[in-house]
This record gives sequence, structure tokens and C-alpha cells, in this order.
Amino acid sequence: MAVAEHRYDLVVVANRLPVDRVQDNEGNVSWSKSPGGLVTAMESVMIDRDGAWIGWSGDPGEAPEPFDENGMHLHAVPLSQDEIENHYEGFSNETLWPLYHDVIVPPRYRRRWFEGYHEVNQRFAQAAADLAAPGATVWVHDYQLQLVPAMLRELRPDVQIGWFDHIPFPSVELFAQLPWRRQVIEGLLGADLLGFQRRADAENFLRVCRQLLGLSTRGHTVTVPGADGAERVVRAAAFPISIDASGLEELARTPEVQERAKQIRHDLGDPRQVLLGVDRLDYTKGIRHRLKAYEELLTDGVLAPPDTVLVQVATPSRERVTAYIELREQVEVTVGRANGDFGQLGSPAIHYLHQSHGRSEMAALYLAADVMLVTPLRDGMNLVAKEYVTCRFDEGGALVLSEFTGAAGELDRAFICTPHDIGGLKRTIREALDADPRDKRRRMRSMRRRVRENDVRRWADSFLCALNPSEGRATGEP
Ligand code: ADQ
Repeated sequence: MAVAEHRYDLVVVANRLPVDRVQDNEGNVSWSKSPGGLVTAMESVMIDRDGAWIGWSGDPGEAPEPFDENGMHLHAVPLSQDEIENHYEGFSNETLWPLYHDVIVPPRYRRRWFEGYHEVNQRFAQAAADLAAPGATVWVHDYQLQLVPAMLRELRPDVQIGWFDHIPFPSVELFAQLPWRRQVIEGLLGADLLGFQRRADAENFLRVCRQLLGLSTRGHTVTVPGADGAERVVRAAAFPISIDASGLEELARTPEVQERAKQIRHDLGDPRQVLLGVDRLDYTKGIRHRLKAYEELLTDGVLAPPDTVLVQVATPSRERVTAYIELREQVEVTVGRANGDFGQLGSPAIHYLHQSHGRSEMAALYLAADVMLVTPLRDGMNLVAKEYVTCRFDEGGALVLSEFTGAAGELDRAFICTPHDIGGLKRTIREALDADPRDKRRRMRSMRRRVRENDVRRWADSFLCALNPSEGRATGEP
């Protein structure tokens, strides 16, 4: 890449740009905001700070020229089809994703995938080195770019480097499986600050440094010996991510969204109780366990349409990866069976939408749901849980939340469940459905307060301030 003319004081580096390319019938290209946790979380931070965002556009081949969108300067990194297969689909999504999510499906280790991962990380590091102003802050995101911090430090020792892990960080026993564990840890240790969703994730990382690399750790820090005998101290701490709570609540309060919520309930046949699941179609989200529990409640005769309905919205995700293709089949077979066995004409037991929706429709769905089911087997945070309580300005509704989400650490007034325990999950769903309305209100009020007080701006401020104390006020750990 040619050296950029304009350089930026804040550079975000993430696998994907925060937009998707849309082409109409006449061939005109435009960009629309992409769905997904990171984009939702970072958008408001970037708009506030005139930063640059480096990422892949989502299409193979040549990258589009840099462009501005939504108040952000976007800089695309090109990826060939081979690189997408090795770096993204292979090493990121078939090796790291399952390994970091408690090996729910077996991780696959392929040497050429790691070679692709290394090459692509080098390209992102170079792009960041070219765009960062002297002394800039560079914030690298997520498991797809774990080698970037050390590569960037090599190219630009003058910049402050932060990395944030959106997904869990595994225990040393699991992480030790990774044939490239040393490269990954050394890559991360190029950063000044490593952020994790939960304290337990940061502790797992520090333990990995101690046990696998023999480094010395103290409190939140690990000491890294340099080639010249000098030492560097890297901090690893928890910064639980959040959402743009005020923006989302404002949207939920609009008459259009409230009207749409009523319409949704009407279209569902005005049931007494609406249950809702909203997830990327991913095996970590516990969708199969949720559907099994629901199907058993139907079989037991505890729930029945049209009195109770479940709406499951599942965003298409990673559709070329085998485990995702299989998951989609399993989910669709279960939905078909439940509807065949328990549905009535015009009243299916489960409304299944394999689609992505806009923010207003999501807010209306949240407002329409009496019980929100968030049942991941493992999840870094889970923003859906925070979005649901934020939309419930009426203090209505109830949240069933898996203990294996980062969100459970903050939203401890939810109806906490253990999704592997189907019997327990059924009991928790019933408890949420039958709870005393005053109890539900108290829980909702308390959870709403937590999210309002710890919104995404506070998250970003805390991280950026811990990375670079001149940036603003420090609010979180350490
Ligand atoms: P994700 O695994 O993508 O994120 P999550 O935190 O639930 O998971 O975020 C999903 C986002 O996508 C939410 O903002 C949600 O509203 C949106 N979304 C989901 N289904 C949708 C649909 N059908 N239509 C439109 N939007 C939809 C990763 C980690 C998480 C972590 C986030 C942020 O896996 O653990 O919380 O990053 O760090």
C-alpha cells in the first residue's frame, strides 16, 4: 500500500469494515451498515472521534478505494479467495472460534490456514502502520487479528497499541492444544493493553503467559523481556463491552416502533405469551438446546399455540463452514417437526426467520416479547441481552440468560439458566413466564440501570483511557 497522505490519531483495525457492499439492478454500488456485535458497539465511538477504520470489504479481490461513510474514514484491505479460505473461514472460524468457545465443536488444525492467517495479519499491520499518525492510538479487534499487535510494534514502535477480545479467552488446558500457541501469545504481547470481556478471560490469558511461555505476571500485568534486555509491561484486564443504550432506547420509544410491536403481536395471533430468540445462526448460541426445551414444553402440554408462540430470528452466518451448514439443517428439522406436531392452521408453534433485520424491527421485536431467551453455551458478552433490557422502557418482559455469557456477570437479575441442563432450562423458562409481574419489574429496572450506566461510550472511554491516559476519564478496570 502507498503511504497515506492523511494520517489518523485513532485507527481501528478489525477483520471487517463496518459496512456491506450493496449493488442495485443498474450496477450502482452503495454501502449499508452491517449487522453484528462489533459494528453495533463501535459505530458511535468512531463517529465521535473522526477515526479511521481498517478492514476487509467482504468481497474477494481488489479493495475499493478508501471512502468516508457515516462520519468514518474507511480503508479496505484486499483479500484473495485463497486468503479468505485460509485466514477467515479456516484459521479464524474453524480453528480459533471453536477452540475459544470451549470446543463445542472440534477445532481443526491446518498448517496452510495458519500461514494464511500470518500473511493476512501482516497486511493489516502494514495498513495500520501506513495510516497511523505519529504517536497515534491503534485499537486492534478480535481473534482474527491476534498477530497484528507485535507486527505493528515492529513497524511502528511509536504508536500505542490496544487489542480487544470480543470472544472468550480459553483456559490454558484448551489453549495448549493450539499448535501455534507461542506465535499467538507473542503476537498479542506486542500490545500495550489487552482487553477482555470478563475478568476470567484476562486471568486465563495471564495464566497462559505464565504456564506456556514461562513469563512472570503480577496483578493485571505480564512482563515481556525485549531483545535488548529492556523489559516491557503489558496489561491484561476486563472491559465488558456494551451498547449505545440511549440511542436504542430512544428508538424503542418512538411511536412507529411501539406501533410495530403491537402489529407484530397482532400478526402472531395476539398470543398471551410471546417468547423470542435472536441470534446469529451459530452453534455457540445454544439455539438447539433452546428449541429442545421449548419442544419438550409443548410435548408436556405445558405450553401450546396459539396461547404461547416462540419467534426465533436467526441471522445467516458463516454459511460455507460445515458446522454451520449442519446447525442450520438441525434447527430447521426441529422447527419443522415442532410445527408439524403442535402447530395449527394459521398458528405455528415456532415462527422461524432466517433473516437479518434493521434496528427498528429488532427494537419492535424486543418490545413485543414477554420472555427473551438468550441461552448460549458460551458467549464473550452477548449484546442481544443488553439490547432487550434497554428496549424495555416499560419495565415489562423477562430475560432468560445463560450463565455462560459475559452478560450474566452484569445482568445477574435475569432468570439465569444452564442451557446444557434441558430440565433446568425448561424450569427457568416456566419461572420467567409465570413470575409475579412486580418481581419481573424489579428485575428489569435493576438490569436497565446496569446497562444505562455502563454503555458503549463508557466501555470505549475506559479502554482508550487505560491505553492512553491523556485520552479522557478512566472509568473501568484496571
Ligand atoms: P456476536 O457473536 O455477533 O458478537 P452478539 O453480541 O449477540 O453476538 O451481537 C449480535 C448483534 O447482531 C446484536 O447487536 C444484534 O442485535 C445483531 N443481530 C442479531 N441477529 C440479528 C438479526 N436477525 N438482524 C439484525 N441484527 C441482528 C461477538 C461476540 C459476542 C460479543 C460481541 C461484541 O460473539 O459475545 O457480545 O461480539 O463484543
